[in-house]
Amino acid sequence: MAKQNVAEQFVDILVRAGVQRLYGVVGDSLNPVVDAVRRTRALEWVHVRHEETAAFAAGAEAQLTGRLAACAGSCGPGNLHLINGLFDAHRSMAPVLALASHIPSSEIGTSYFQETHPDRLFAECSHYSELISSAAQMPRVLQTAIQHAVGRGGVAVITLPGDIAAHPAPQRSIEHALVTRRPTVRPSDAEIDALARLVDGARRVTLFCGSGTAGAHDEVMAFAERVKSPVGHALRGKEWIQFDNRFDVGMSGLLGYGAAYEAMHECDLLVLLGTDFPYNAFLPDDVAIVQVDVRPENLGRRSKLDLAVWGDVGETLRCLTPKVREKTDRRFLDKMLKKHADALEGVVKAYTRKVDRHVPIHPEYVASVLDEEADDDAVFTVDTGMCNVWAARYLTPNGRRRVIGSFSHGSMANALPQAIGAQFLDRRRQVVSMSGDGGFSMLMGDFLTLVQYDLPVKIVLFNNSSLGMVELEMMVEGLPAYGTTNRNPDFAAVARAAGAYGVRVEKPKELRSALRDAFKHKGPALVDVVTDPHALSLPPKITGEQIGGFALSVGKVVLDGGVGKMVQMARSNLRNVPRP
Ligand SMILES: Cc1ncc(C[n+]2csc(CCOP(=O)(O)OP(=O)(O)O)c2C)c(N)n1
Ligand SMILES: [Mg+2]
Repeated sequence: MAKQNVAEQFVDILVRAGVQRLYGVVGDSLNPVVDAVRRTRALEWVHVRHEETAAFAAGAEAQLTGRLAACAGSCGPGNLHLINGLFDAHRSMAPVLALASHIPSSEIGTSYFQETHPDRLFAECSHYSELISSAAQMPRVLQTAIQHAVGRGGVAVITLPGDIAAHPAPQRSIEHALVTRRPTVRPSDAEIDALARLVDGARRVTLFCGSGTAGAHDEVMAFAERVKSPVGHALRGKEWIQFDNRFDVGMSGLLGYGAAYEAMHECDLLVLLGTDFPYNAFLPDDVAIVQVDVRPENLGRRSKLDLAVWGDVGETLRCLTPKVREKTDRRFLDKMLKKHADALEGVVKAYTRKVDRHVPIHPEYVASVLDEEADDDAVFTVDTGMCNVWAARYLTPNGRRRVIGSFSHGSMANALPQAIGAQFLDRRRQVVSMSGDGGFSMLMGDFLTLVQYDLPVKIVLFNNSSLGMVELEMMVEGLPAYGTTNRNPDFAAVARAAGAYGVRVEKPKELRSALRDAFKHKGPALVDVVTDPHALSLPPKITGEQIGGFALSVGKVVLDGGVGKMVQMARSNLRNVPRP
């Protein structure tokens, strides 16, 4: 075999690590790598219009598969554009390898054209960020980077000067089989025993679940059944835990609803499962708290802990459940299920008034019709902003649908690029981008990527001509809205001009058929729904002073919105609860 250069070796190792495509924008220093990709069948180059899209798309792939995904940017500005998407991937614990190609190695440190220091710049959004300054560092440094990304869950960045990429590669004497999957982490027997004692000693136990409960639905339900505990969730836990859940008391946090907050405050033992839920204000400080997390650094950083358990949620519960005494008293559980159902009934009544006739269209109506029309295994990507609220409330999880957003980093414009990554993984799966007009227009250039690759992504645009979430925040703070208005084009016309399917919806009765037609369309489609910018108003009973704390007040404002199908489930969970 002819001797490889560093770029070819790089590509080869990515392929061995299971990477299927490299998202990016080409550029001088990246040419050796892009050329090596061109000559490889096993890796596809995906040409996007903005490198931020590349990073978000790779992050979405990694979140959907749990496997390594990759992106690349050329030297200086090219890779600098990756940074926001990489922060998002890193904070979502998505294993992503980013290639930051670099200026010629001889010029580093001379303020050369396009010079930045990517190895420093990306340090904060990665587990590993290294400059390859000599071909002899290959393949070790790349393998190490991959293992950081996969093993620790997050981003690793390789900074590679273009000239070194073109160098002959060293012998692959220390090449090794790569780690591509994470292990199961089991807590020690002593910790399991201590946890069992705490559970046995508590009368009212509440479980609160985050994204760390992925794949552990059965274990959580079995444990809840044994100790008769209400089960609440954080936003990132919803898709894993809310469906088929007879113990459901809803969601806590800024967008929360139902009785999760009460269940967490009225128990005497709160068990946090796989959640790094960031809002201390929603956590109690006068009940015993246990946290189970696979990342030890997450333990105890939001609340005091009576016991910290380092382990996978599923594995921990498999060990724990047989060791705890079965509780027979359901009174606390039943009381919370009742509170939950009552809380949801109240808001549903407030919301359902004439919403199917309201013009401009109520965004909650859009979300609830979308929920009904979308496939049972659809992937939804959700823009930061009010779409987060609508998705949290109206998308009905079922264990097969997936919902991806920028839930930890909170960046705008995530939905379209994440949809690109999701659709590349599987062109036959329905991928729906719930986009805000602000978010969509921020990375609108990559709408063209859908057309370029004929990706059948469906964009449902919640077009309220405003930066609505911020307008709401201003209102809550008693400020007049300022700098929040978007003067928008007819986005459906823009979509058609770009070569996609586009339809504008201004009346509620046109909505369902517009969504159906878009979903039936074989290629990319955009449904521009003109929505009411004043969908939420401040309930009169709430003032800033009363609530104390901006975060909580937004939560309460939003709390007065609708809750979709969750009310049906809450009602059915009540079937066995004796009525007072
Ligand atoms: C990159 C970025 N810039 C600014 C913000 C602050 N921000 C959060 S939501 C939002 C408004 C989003 O507007 P839009 O996409 O139209 O959604 P809407 O809330 O109107 O539904 C802004 C400006 C952010 N989170 N991320
Ligand atoms: Mg908007």
